[in-house]
Amino acid sequence: MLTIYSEDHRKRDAKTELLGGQLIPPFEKPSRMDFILDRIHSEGLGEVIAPREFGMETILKIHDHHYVKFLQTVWAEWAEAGMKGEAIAASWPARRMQQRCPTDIDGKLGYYALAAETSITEGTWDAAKASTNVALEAASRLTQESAVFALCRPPGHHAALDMYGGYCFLNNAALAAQSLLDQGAERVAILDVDFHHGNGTQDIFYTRDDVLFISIHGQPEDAFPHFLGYEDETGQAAGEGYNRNFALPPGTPFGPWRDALKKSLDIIGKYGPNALVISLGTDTFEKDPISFFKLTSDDFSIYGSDLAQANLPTLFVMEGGYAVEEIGINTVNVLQGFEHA
Ligand code: Q9C
Ligand code: ZN
Repeated sequence: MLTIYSEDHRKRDAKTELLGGQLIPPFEKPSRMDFILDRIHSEGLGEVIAPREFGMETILKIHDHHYVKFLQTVWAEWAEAGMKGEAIAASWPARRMQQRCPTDIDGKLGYYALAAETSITEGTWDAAKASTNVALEAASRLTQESAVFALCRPPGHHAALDMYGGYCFLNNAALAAQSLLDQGAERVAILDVDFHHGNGTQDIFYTRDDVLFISIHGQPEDAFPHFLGYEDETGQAAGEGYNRNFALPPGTPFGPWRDALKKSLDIIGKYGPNALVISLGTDTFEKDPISFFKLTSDDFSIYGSDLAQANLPTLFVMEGGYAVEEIGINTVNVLQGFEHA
């Protein structure tokens, strides 16, 4: 399988993540990519190539232009204001407050952040932009290739129309789906198998019927992003019926997880898309440090081959996965399971 990858992800190397009242070294770190690349090479998965530079066109179809401008300028404004640490939101437009974007940098951070764990740093925009290039290059190759792996970092599925958080800034999977539509696909399905609900992708396509979004994730009562991902969220307006959530409880092992996957593939089959985008987070792993599903490394191979049953051009977009020692094995197991099905 062809892999698309950019070294520019290294420009995002935050020193802080807010967890448990402490600023800790982030789970979402550059070395995640090294473990995956090492495994791609040692297993001979296939060629790894760098993306071209895609401009802003597709990004501005998916994200609000004020939000994009914020991402491009936030670090300069933060530094200009003389702040000493990395940029972290600290106040929000909560219930019964105004949803208006302030001009002050603390106000802007709260307006555009959906969570506080994700610190913004100097190279964050450049890395997020490069990550979208990876997704868009992969999408452009899906006509010649039957499957492509977009090795994106930073991840994207928590990034909404105009919000960042959960380690995500620009929604790579949504951008890839939009690109496939722009290339002529009539319908695209996105299946999000990251442990966390793909709130950003759901948000972006919630009123649309040209993209079916399905997510299998830790139930919001217990898991980040906490405020979206319930099973009764099924879409709105033209999008009614084109959003599906499978919200599973703490401790879920592969059996019930795979049942949700089979139901998802059934729904995708009925939808009849021209292409399938997989938001591939391997944080469903039993040893993931921030998640609560119990998949083993072998389970990733099995569900990789299940995904091939959809018999569709398939674009894998890297999302989460924080058990770094095993992230390469688990991720490549999915891709090899798919190829050898
Ligand atoms: N107690 C992705 O996997 N914090 N993002 C979780 C756990 C945020 C995950 C706190 C997790 C974000 C792309
Ligand atoms: Zn995740």
